[in-house]
Amino acid sequence: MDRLSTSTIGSLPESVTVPSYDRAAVKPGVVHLGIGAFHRAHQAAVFEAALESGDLRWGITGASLRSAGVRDEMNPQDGLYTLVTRDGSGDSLKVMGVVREVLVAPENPERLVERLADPDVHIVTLTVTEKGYKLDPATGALLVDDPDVAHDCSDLSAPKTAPGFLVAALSARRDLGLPPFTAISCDNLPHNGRRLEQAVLAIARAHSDALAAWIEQKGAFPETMVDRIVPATTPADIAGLEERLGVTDRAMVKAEPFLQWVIEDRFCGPRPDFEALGVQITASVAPWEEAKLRMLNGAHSGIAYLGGLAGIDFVHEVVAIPAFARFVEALWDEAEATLSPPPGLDVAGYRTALMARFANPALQHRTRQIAMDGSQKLPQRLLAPIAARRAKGLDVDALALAVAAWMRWQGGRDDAGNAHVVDDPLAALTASRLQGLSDPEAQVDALLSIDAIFPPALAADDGVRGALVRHLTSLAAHGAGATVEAFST
Ligand code: CS2
Repeated sequence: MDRLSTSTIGSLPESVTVPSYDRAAVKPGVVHLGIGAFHRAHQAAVFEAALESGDLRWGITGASLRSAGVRDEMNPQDGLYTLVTRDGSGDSLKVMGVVREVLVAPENPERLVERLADPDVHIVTLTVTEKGYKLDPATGALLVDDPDVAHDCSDLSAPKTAPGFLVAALSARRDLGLPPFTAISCDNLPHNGRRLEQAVLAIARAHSDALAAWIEQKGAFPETMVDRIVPATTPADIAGLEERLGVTDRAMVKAEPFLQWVIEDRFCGPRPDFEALGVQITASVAPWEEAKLRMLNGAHSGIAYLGGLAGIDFVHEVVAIPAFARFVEALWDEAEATLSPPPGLDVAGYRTALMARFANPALQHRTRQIAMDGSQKLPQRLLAPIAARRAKGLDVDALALAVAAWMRWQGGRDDAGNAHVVDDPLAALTASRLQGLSDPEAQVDALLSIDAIFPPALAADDGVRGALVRHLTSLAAHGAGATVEAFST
């Protein structure tokens, strides 16, 4: 079967939308670090719409910071890929032309720095996942002892980290007399712009105070909130699309119809007319980000660990069980009390819409996918609302059940005894703390003592500890299904 490419795009069925602009005339205005499925379904869809509107400055140079997988899928397709949106009532198929080229950073770091230093580049977006920023999850401080960070702090000729690449490129731009680009973190980190800026400035300072001052004064690192559910593509998705297209698309991505992007109004150079493209530009992203992290992502993590322990594969299957849906509502009741919702966010409507998004049966979003990297996700999703409630003298129950489920997940077995891999940069640490412990109380204490995850004040809070011990004891004795059933009745 032929691949999707410039030479086969003309043969696609008429129901498939294809680029209407002249791809050859597109400029490389955006470099994206971490070109996975989320970027291709989210920010790329917005830049694609900019091209469709006639503003051809916003073609994307994508880079993978680790493996060659995406490059090997996309370059043979001339960067073309299909965005499949699914809502249960049918699919819509759109071929995207916005990605011009994909680089693999470790193969040729100099080339990526060169691209970033191109005068046509005005925006750099990043989806490198929480762990890609090389920050302590609890405090947000740069992990200076990490070997890759240490490398970038001493030598920038071939950077290894995302912030290191930005520093190398900003330094090159300064030497060339070019302005900096606007660097937009699109990961689910709290204050993602500020955290990225701090990581960049820390590495820059290791090389030159003048460079760091230039970046601080002239650069821009807006905060963002990004939202779209984008499950990993499966071989069955690719085979199904092949039947529809008549060609093979190994770079396809699937997503829900919903897309939200809120960006702080802080740019140091040109940008597309984001407002016209449906992006919210605002003075303050924090309330949006907090609502999304604590409501959507917090519930997602609870669903992932409790559902995963109960042996349930997909998010829509978890929320179809009434007791689990009641647990999600209870978690939202607790989290909602910690929010200062932005004007324009109707929290009741938001909750109803979120539940409908989780229930979308066509997405096939795996609980395992969300369970990854829990150590990096817990602080902003579950521990921050827990701390906020405790500061107000409120108790925690559903939020603590979600954290207890994460604790049990670290043991590497679900309730039926089936083994799973704990896919997490701190997996070796959690495993070593749990080694030889079978008593839930001892397990809770062992994990609470990891200060990269749990702030000391929270770990020392008897109310929190008591709820965790109670829930972990029940999960160990009765399993997640029975625990959630008992919790919600
Ligand atoms: C999910 C997110 O995998 C996860 O941790 O919670 O990827 C989630 O689907 C997105 O943030 C939705 O915008």
